Amino acid sequence: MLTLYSFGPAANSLKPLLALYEKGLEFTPRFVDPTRFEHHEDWFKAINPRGQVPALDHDGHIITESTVICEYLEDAFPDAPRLRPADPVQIAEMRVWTKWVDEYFCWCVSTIGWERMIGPMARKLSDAEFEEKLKHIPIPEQQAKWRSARTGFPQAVLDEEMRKIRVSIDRLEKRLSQSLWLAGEAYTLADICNFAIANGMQHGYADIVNKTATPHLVAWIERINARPAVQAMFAKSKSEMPARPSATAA
Ligand SMILES: N[C@@H](CCC(=O)N[C@@H](CS)C(=O)NCC(=O)O)C(=O)O
Repeated sequence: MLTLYSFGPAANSLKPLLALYEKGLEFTPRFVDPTRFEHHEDWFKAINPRGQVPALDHDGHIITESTVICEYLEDAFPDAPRLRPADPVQIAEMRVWTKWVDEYFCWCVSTIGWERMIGPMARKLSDAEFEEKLKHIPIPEQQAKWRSARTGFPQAVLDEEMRKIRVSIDRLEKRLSQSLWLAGEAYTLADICNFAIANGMQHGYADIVNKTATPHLVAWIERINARPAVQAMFAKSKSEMPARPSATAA
């Protein structure tokens, strides 16, 4: 039995949701509500002591880290449609892209997302409420990030993260001007993991991600959104999620 704990179809949670639907695997979705700080509750920290989503429960084995979950699904369900190339050179190419999104692309987008979304959420809390919430966050770096989001990240940090976002966008555009998919000739985890972060940038970063400046990147985002599994995933996940006042950032 598979259960996926997630914030719903965005950011890191989107990666395993896309993989599960693309592979046609039955699973129980368990939406963890970030607006109620559910991921910092003891019941969830018993599942992932880092208090972060996504987390996969497969017959009682807990797998964490979004990209690792996707690779795990490939290993555990090799007969389902493949999302990893067969050729070792292409597998290496795929992993360069998944490593890059985890170590670079995701972080700059995350900081701007925290500034835009977590900051206002944190400022709604009184000082006492905020300090109480912080006590339940297990990762010291995440506590510091909450503090920075509440006060607002320094402008120099935001400028640097925007520079890295532009580097990321250029890198994706360049690659996608040469080939339909990021690694090899087919849709793979390289596409899934980068799309999870890039999808929506055509709205949230419309000045730098648009049909004029980045035609290949926008076409790739549209191509992935048109996939039947992706459409089914968004439709089903959104209908299954409890109504929430606002979404959150990675
Ligand atoms: N490296 C982890 C990062 C997970 C992560 O940052 N998850 C976010 C949601 S996309 C989260 O749980 N944020 C809440 C928090 O850290 O307090 C992964 O790829 O799974």
